[in-house]
Amino acid sequence: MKRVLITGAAGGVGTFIRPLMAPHYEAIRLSDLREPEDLQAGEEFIAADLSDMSAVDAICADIDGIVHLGGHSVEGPWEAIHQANIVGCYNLFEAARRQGVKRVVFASSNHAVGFYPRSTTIDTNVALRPDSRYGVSKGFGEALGAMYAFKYGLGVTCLRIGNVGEEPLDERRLAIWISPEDLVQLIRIGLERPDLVFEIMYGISDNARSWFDNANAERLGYAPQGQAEMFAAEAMGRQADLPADPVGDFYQGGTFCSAEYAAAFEDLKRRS
Ligand code: 15L
Repeated sequence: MKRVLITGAAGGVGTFIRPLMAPHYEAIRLSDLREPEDLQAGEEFIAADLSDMSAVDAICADIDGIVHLGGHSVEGPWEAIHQANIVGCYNLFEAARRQGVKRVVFASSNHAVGFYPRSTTIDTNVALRPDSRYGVSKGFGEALGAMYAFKYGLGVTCLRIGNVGEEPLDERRLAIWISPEDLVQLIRIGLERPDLVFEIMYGISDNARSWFDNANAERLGYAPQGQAEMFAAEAMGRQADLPADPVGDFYQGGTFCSAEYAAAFEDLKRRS
């Protein structure tokens, strides 16, 4: 694994992982709509709109492995999600196949399964319960990844990422936080582990309050170093300033669940 492409490289997650990826690969190609301001030696930038197939073909040429972070990274109108995360994700996997790329690590999200109650521990075999159009697009990307793995022999890893940052921001993030270092550890498993066909892992650190069973990641060699609990006092302090959100506080996906919510919550809560 020598030449790696990072899509969505100018975004928050891309900015965290770039310096941590650099020591491990000969060449890193970055792509996004806009160029990151601080391009480093060993990094090349090619602009691409993911909804433009020929542009996506061009960024995938001569690449061994892809970290696909690109797309719309929160809930949004259907047209935006559709172009960036449905059409764009299809273009990415299809271009990877055409260009002979060996591995794709797809940035899925906890929001693909956000409508599980926080009281439930879920593993990577649960049925999807997307909490948003964004979450649906992540489920679509996982399905697409499975098809390209089993039909075309691409090695595909889907990371259901929680929240990447220096520290967890609030109570929900105490369960789903991941340090940039731990995220790069997972990405490297996806890019480098021999004999990998199709895997799903949760992108979380070693969090005492986690509601994800990440046994599949551990089986593949993941040994997270970050511990959200070390930041618990600060995170709970910030939580105290947030408004109460009965639906969002009940489900794992938080505000992604409560936004636009129009169901009979008390009834569904009893049956969740
Ligand atoms: C995500 O999937 C988003 O990309 C990120 O911006 C956060 O909202 C994160 O989930 C989260 O759940 O905190």
